Amino acid sequence: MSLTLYFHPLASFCWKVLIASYENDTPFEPHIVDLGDDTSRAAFEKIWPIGKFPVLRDEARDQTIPESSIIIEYLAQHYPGKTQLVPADADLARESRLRDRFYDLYVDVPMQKIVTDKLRPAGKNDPHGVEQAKSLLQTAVGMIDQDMETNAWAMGDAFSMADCAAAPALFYANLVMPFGDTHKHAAAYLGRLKERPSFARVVKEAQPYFALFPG
Ligand SMILES: N[C@@H](CCC(=O)N[C@@H](CS)C(=O)NCC(=O)O)C(=O)O
Repeated sequence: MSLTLYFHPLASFCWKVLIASYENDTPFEPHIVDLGDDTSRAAFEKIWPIGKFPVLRDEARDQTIPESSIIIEYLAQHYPGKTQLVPADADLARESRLRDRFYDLYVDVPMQKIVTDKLRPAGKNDPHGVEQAKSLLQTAVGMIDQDMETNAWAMGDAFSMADCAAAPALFYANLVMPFGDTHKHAAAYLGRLKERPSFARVVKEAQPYFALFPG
């Protein structure tokens, strides 16, 4: 098998790539990285010294690709399948990248800020940063709610890389700041994402690890 994915089954940015792979039945060897284990972390940092996952290794093309969005672009280019993750039209492709960035930077990142603050040592919390993250997340979910009044997916009618970013970001955002009662269209979109077989599979595979989530 040519592709190896370095990831963790609970990590939201890893979920993006898992969804993209499952959308197109792209075969890969899963390699779970445990950043809490010194040996696993050291081995992973030899591959990508930044130490953040996911990272894809493609032996056939002798390429190591970090960054979830770049991995999805790589898969779309070199291992395409039935779901066109990046639209062929240049304007639509740029728009899908914008939406991917939006979900990463304004939903996933603030959601992670709220979650990881709970893991900080006593006395090292960042309440101001968490408040800022909550406010940003609230704004972003409001924008998504408006968008989803008329759209089925992040780009309209077609599922794309932007939905791969949206699914984990909204899934976890809804756990830390539930929006089902206040943002019906965003909640309905999350419902559609959860029913998508690729994402349903990712969530199912993560079930054994959910106890590790700092709820
Ligand atoms: N921009 C990166 C973000 C990757 C990222 O932040 N991954 C998290 C897991 S979701 C991680 O590796 N966290 C471990 C750490 O920061 O030590 C991407 O899109 O892949």
